[in-house]
Amino acid sequence: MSETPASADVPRRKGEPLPDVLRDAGEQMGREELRAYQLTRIQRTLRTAYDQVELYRKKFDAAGVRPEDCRTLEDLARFPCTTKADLRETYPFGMFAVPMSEVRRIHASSGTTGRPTVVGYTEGDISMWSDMVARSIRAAGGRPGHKVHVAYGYGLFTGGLGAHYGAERAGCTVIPVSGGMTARQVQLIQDFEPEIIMVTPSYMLTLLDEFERQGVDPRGTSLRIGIFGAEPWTEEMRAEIEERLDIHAVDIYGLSEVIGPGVAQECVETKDGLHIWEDQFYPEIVDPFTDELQGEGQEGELLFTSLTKEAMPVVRYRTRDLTRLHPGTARPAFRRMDKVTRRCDDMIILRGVNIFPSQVEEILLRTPGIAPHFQLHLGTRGRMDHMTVRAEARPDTGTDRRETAASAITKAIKDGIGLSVAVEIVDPETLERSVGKIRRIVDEREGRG
Ligand code: DLL
Repeated sequence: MSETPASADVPRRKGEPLPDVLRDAGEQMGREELRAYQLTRIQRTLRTAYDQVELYRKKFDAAGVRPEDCRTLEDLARFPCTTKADLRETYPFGMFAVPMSEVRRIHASSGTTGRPTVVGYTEGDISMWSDMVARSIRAAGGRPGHKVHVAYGYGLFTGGLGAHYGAERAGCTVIPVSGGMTARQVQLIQDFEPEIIMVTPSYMLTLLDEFERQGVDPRGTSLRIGIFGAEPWTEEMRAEIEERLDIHAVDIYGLSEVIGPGVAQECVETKDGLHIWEDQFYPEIVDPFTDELQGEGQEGELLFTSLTKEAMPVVRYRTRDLTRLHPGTARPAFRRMDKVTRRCDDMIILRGVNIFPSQVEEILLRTPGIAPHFQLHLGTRGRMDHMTVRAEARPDTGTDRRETAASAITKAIKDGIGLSVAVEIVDPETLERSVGKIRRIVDEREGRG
């Protein structure tokens, strides 16, 4: 990949001048050139999907559309969307568009219910994915020669291997730690002196607590950049991590069905939303209820159509993530998306009041002694729905402070959201995690879950 020259200085800590960010040729396309490229690639994706994948053929036929009906980018909206249910229906390999002999790797996401979602990659797909994660690392300020501590889980989850291959492609030195063994992670960061850490934001907070437990000042480590994703995190959480670790904290977004991490990345220069790598993934926003296309700046559900993916092309895949699209800034051709803090299926309606987990997270972050690791339990008592917020205490929070915190949270939820809820403070690291993520909503109301 050809790159523009850039000064070789090492990215600095927060508050000091920002590094120059390296850009590859794809990132420098003009908007019109990009749109023309997208159209030819989407036409090819539709053709392959229709010819090679029975489910797409049936869905296109049922909707009365053929690949050749896509003559402009706007025509894509005439094609049916693809959902997680489609992937489950064709479990395990029914969405693959190439013979198994060309599939080099399988990943799967467990989800919270039912069968896992299985995805496959050809050699070309793995290479494209590596390019996208490498580009994301560079946008975050990373450059060849940096050491990258990867604490995303390795395995069927796309986080670990996705970050790993991308960091290698970016010319970095990878430290493939995976998740868990918190005390050892802290030791390795001190011994190996990485400049970059890639991890879920909630596990970063756990690592920070461990630094403090060991009496080590996290602001004194070699770390300069944190690339956090795989779960929603708020601006409050960014502020906390940047402050406690004295690094730049940027957001990486992705999902297994589209590729894994590296679908969109926030740039350290601007921190103004995530740049969608539109030369690989074409985004649309629709109203989650009516499926109507939404314009720039309007909130809705994010869909993606892949442009070059071979093993498992996706057509208008419904992410269930809510966001908005905006015009490009630091990379003019690529539209940006807002940080994802809510999903369509995350919205709880409790006794008529709408509430998103991110609203609870913001309150927890403002509450002394409490970590933003929490779960919302919904149940039915008599004929009334009720909710219990279970939140983890920070390691040094004693019984008295827990009680004070629980009352403060109850009051903040009542005042801010208008709901009476129960709050339980539990011990650190007691809420169950899967690949570093906590399932936010446990709905045991009658007829749900
Ligand atoms: O979480 C891929 C990934 C790994 C992304 C490492 C970033 C870093 P899945 O397990 O398939 O894939 O989960 C995808 O996680 O639809 C979002 O709801 C959520 N998600 C991922 N990144 C972010 C983010 C990986 N930066 C689902 N902000 C997605 C908010 C995110 N939510």
